[in-house]
Amino acid sequence: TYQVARPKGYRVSWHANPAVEAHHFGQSHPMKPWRLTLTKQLVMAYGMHHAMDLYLARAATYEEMAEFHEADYLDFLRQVMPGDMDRAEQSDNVVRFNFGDDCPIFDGLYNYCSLYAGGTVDAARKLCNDQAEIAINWSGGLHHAKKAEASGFCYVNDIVLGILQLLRHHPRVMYIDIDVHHGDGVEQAFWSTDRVLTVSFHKYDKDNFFPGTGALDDTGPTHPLNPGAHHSINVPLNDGIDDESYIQLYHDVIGACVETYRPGAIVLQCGADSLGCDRLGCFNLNVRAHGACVAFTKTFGLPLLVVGGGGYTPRNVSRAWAHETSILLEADQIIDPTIPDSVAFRTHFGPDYSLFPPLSEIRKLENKNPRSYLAGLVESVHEQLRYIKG
Ligand code: ZLM
Ligand code: CA
Ligand code: ZN
Repeated sequence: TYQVARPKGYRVSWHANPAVEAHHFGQSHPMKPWRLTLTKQLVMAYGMHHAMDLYLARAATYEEMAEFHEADYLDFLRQVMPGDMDRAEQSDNVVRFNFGDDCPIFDGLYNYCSLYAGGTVDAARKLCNDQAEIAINWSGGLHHAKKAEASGFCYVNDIVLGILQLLRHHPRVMYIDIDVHHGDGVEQAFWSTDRVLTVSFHKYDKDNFFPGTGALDDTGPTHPLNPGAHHSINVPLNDGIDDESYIQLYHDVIGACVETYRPGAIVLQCGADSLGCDRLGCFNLNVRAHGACVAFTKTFGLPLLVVGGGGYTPRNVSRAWAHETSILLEADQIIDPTIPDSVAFRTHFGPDYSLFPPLSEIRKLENKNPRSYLAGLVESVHEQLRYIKG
């Protein structure tokens, strides 16, 4: 059997509630909460649970969620039932709050939302109370939810709630988003404050890729009286970016941002739909490269809140998040890249049974991000950082 030792000199806390995993968005909906079960099975098979403080996430209260969300919206979320989608008296609200194919009304929806949000709020509080240096909630990271609107599989913005907790203790918080989609909900929530610097890397194609925001020049409203001007950094990418380019870009952008902004804490959204072969994504990243971003973020030694996000090929989502858990525990060099025999649902990891399967050559997309384009992005981020003081 496998057992990972606790890291020396810092504590990692793990926040999860298995009840989250039991929710279903519907038949062929790409979001599968079950990927969290697979992640946990891998983490346990490697014995990583021995090296962390494990907490059962409690449900966020209505009041906690109301720190960001409007009461009307939360009231609707609390009382809707499957079937309301087609009920005439609810149709105004269904439209107003953007429920539909992307954001369906399913059994236990409010319970699902309050549990994943509770995990992130708990994780943020652990960091604030000096009870952990790194706190993980893989069920969180739902970055598209707005104050009074569901969007892109997200209903409650747990990230915003977590950042609001961190802002009680830290003058400046940096948010980093490596999901293949733009972190629009978090950006928008903080775009009139200079106390949060948001940075999102994403595929950008205004008319053909969700949500269509996050252009390079989308840097926050530049009204002279808006302290949040310039505090949204966007790194728009094209199809097929590879490991080497992405890691280089991540180092260049994040290194410069941390140096300039000097945040007191970092929130990292690790959406795994930026991996190659994702059902919705279009990048060519391997599990190791995705993990390299987590490893680099950890080197700053700042309180770190790590959340999940997208990720639509469950076997790869769980590989990435298990590997990233091992990085946060400094155990990535110790664990065997061959998936342990003891893991539940082991057949999902065949035929290679490796944490780091090679990307299928057939499904690889051409890299449409020339070096010159990436160099321009970095240059532009440096220019934007001239407006920012830490
Ligand atoms: N249609 N079913 C990422 C959120 C991406 C908007 C186009 C809905 C889908 C997708 C839903 C079974 C995160 C859009 C899509 C069909 C308008 C998106 C239900 C397939 C299905 O088969 C599906 C009936 C569904 C949804 C595909 N939706 C693919 N891409 C995006 C939202 C969330 O990863 O960033 C964080 C968790 N929506 O492109 C449409 C424009 C709705
Ligand atoms: Ca992103
Ligand atoms: Zn995504």
